[in-house]
Amino acid sequence: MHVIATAGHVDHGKSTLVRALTGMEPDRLEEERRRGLTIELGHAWTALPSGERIAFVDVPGHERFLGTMLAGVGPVPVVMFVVAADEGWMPQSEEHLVALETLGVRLGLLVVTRADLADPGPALLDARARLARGGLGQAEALAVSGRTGEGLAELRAALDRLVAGLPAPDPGAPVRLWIDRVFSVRGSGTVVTGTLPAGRVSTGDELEIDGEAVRIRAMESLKEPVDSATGVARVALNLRGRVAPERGRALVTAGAWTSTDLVDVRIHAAPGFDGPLPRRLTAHIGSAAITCDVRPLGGQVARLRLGRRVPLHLGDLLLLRDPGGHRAPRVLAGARVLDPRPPDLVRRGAARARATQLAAATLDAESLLRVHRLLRGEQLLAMGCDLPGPPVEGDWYADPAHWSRLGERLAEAVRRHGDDHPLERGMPLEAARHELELPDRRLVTALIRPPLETAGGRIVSGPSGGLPASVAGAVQRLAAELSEHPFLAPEAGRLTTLGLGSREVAAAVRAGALLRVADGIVLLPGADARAAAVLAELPQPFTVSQAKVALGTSRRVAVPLLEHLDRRGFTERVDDYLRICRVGGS
Ligand SMILES: Nc1nc2c(ncn2[C@@H]2O[C@H](COP(=O)(O)OP(=O)(O)O)[C@@H](O)[C@H]2O)c(=O)[nH]1
Ligand SMILES: [Mg+2]
Repeated sequence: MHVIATAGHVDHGKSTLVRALTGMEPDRLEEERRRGLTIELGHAWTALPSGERIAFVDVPGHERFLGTMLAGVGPVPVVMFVVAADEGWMPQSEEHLVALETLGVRLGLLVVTRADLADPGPALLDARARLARGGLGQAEALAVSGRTGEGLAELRAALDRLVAGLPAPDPGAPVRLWIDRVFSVRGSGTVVTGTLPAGRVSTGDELEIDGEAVRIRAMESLKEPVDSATGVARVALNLRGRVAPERGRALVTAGAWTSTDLVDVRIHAAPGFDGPLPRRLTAHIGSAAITCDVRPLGGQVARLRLGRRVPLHLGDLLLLRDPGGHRAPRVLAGARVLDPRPPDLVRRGAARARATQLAAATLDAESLLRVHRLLRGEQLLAMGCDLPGPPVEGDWYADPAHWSRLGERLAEAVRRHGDDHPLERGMPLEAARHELELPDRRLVTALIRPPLETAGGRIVSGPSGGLPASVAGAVQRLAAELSEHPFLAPEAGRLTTLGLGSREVAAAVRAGALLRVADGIVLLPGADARAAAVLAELPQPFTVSQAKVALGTSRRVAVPLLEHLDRRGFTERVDDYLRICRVGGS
């Protein structure tokens, strides 16, 4: 199926043409028929000669209903532009064309109708020249009469050529269905209709409206019950959920869109408008019309504060319109979304810097990361980006330049922390996370590179455990002394002389540079295992005295050392005097 919107001045024959092509009545309201005037969006469909089905969204041409016209065209990028042969180009012809150009619509047909009332030649020539000004220059142009049926066969053939050239939307794309109509059906509740541009909806699917879950109970496409539909399609969905849907809201795939009321955009003025933008505007996207405040940041870049949240992707295009009065031009500009979750601008000069940054934005994940530096994969997907290469950690993606700067800053922070806290062993991970202002401690871990390493929730520098040089030197002097008698632990006074007061000893023990056997008794790491190996050579069981002699130490050391060995499972008491070595003690 294909969906085409009408466009053109009021009374130029849009609805008549849709009626003639489809045999259906697009003006459904009693008031519309009485006044001969389209007020609401109309829907009608037919099969083309090729068999392709085509649905029209018939829009009002009256200047009062520009908002409705935009709601009709918003989700549909293909248009049938109607101009009356007897009236030619008129103000709403111009306004609709400006809107279509601003929305970037490039596909469609030009139909000069009411050809039975006047020679269509001049109107056709003039309209074609005006369409050529913008993106619709390639549109085929025809003359028809909705009244006599003249030219309708050619129009059907032209519609076939048009739809044959339309791009095929991705059925796997995330769903964003802008609601253009809501009504209730007795017994089944709320039904919403809209144009599904891409992706698939099926009965039973759960979607979201403004973050609230809704389920599709049943659905129709072109008045026929279906189990599922893929874009492009007109769909009517019977919903179950707690929200009351309304026009301008969107049904979306959960997690696939960024729900936002603040966006940074690139402004491009609509044809014919060159003044500064008013501060307060109406932003149109899909079927939504939202008040918004514009804050120029510099150059073409501006920040929009929207009156409510809408689901957006990077690269989405909003149409900005003057909400007041009837003075033309009312369609003022297009606004391309450069960042759907922009950072706060707090520092002086931040706006300018931001504008410079965004002027070079390329609408992809790499470009967003240059600005945000770190983003979760789920955030990137919700902004409509492909994920760039592997994450730096978990679901985190980083700008490569920022990531390597962070690595350098971490090394620097650990070094400084060591200087400021000489007796602490390394820098706590949490302190590093804080210092680098990272949102997740796992990112700190991911940044650690040799000679940095983690030990017990801290970042230490290399195998020496990040001991301050003075303590490391004292430990080295002690090691030299113990080389001769590895189990003869020095007395407290000797330790102090070596530069190992109780705080330094504690630091060295934490760093694994010393082994604490008992209070005031330290040996080198691994001395306990070596002692056990010596004791294993003794006749079993053995006494404290035998151990003392074999280990070449004093009773002051031997007693607590043996108790330490008992605790570690190297040795075991047999009775009050005797021990044995345990085979394969820990
Ligand atoms: N003679 C003639 N009248 C037409 C033709 N198309 C539309 N009209 C009349 O023009 C008026 C406006 O038509 P309508 O389709 O409502 O215009 P819309 O506002 O563009 O939808 C109606 O009175 C139609 O009967 C046509 O091809 N020939
Ligand atoms: Mg009409």
